[in-house]
Amino acid sequence: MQLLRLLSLSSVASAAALVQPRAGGCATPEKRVEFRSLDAAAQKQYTDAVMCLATKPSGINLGLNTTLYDDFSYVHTHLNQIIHFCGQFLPWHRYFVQLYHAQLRECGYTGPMAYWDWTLDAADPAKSSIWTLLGGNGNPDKVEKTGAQEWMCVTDGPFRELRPAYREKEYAPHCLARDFFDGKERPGTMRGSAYNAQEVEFINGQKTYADFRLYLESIPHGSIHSAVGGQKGDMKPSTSPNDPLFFLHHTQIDRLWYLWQQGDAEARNKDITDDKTYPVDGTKSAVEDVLQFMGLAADIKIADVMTTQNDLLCYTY
Ligand SMILES: *[C@@H]1O[C@H](CO)[C@@H](O)[C@H](O)[C@H]1NC(C)=O
Ligand SMILES: [Cu+2]
Repeated sequence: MQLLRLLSLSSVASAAALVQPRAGGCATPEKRVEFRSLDAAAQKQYTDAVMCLATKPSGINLGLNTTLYDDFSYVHTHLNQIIHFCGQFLPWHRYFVQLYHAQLRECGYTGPMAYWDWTLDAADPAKSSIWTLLGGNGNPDKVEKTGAQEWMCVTDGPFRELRPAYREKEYAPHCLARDFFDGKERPGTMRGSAYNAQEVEFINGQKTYADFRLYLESIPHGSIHSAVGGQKGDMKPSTSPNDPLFFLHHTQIDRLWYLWQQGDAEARNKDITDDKTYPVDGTKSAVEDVLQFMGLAADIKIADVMTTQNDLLCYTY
């Protein structure tokens, strides 16, 4: 018992070490880039590293019979109720992306974390050049089922062999699936007006953290999940980290928070004033609140990720 405890504590420490805390602060921050501005070799190194995650065992603290790739979905889906529609949405996902990038590095990716700036594609998202790099829509002729869920399999691009293990809390191995959908038509507009440049400008103009977070989470963030996931894709259920696109999407969400924070850094690098729970129970988020990671890494405090240039994180956009 004591030994197990020690083992699990020391491996939490080593998972956190992957994030490379820098005791001397952050002298040379990494600059994160749009995925399409990486050169072809770096894009391939990135997608190869994603595939590599699916060849590694689950982290020792989780000890699942599935892969390191699946650990991210597992943790996200088990924490779903506490990390969405409340103050910790942005800081929790900020660190989640950082942990993922640390694992990509262990799998040979040497570049900066990358984002998908979907404002560039909002006029006709189904035709985005991102799909030629990351595989496109699911193939209607290749549908799998787990329980009542149908999956429209991605059959092109670097991730066509991926087999995510979970659907929400069920063990349900299936193909990586996408289902471009705007709520009425396939693919239709893919809800592009919810994540174009004007929408982002409107959200960036919000004065309080609570308003900024709520609009960002509900409108562009949610619309991308719905538009790519549809009814038969991975981006819709709470196991959305099943789709590698999740992390490029959430890096863009993190970038928009970063840019909003730059608009009044002194106040906004400290401000997490928002509801602490969903449904709302009247309690408010505070920077001392603990963010849980279920052993994917050691838990941290919101205060640890309120800026992107500190001992734990070290990047800008
Ligand atoms: C892995 O564990 C799940 C329960 O989470 C179980 O349903 C499944 O059969 C196990 N798979 C293997 C290959 O052992
Ligand atoms: Cu999430």
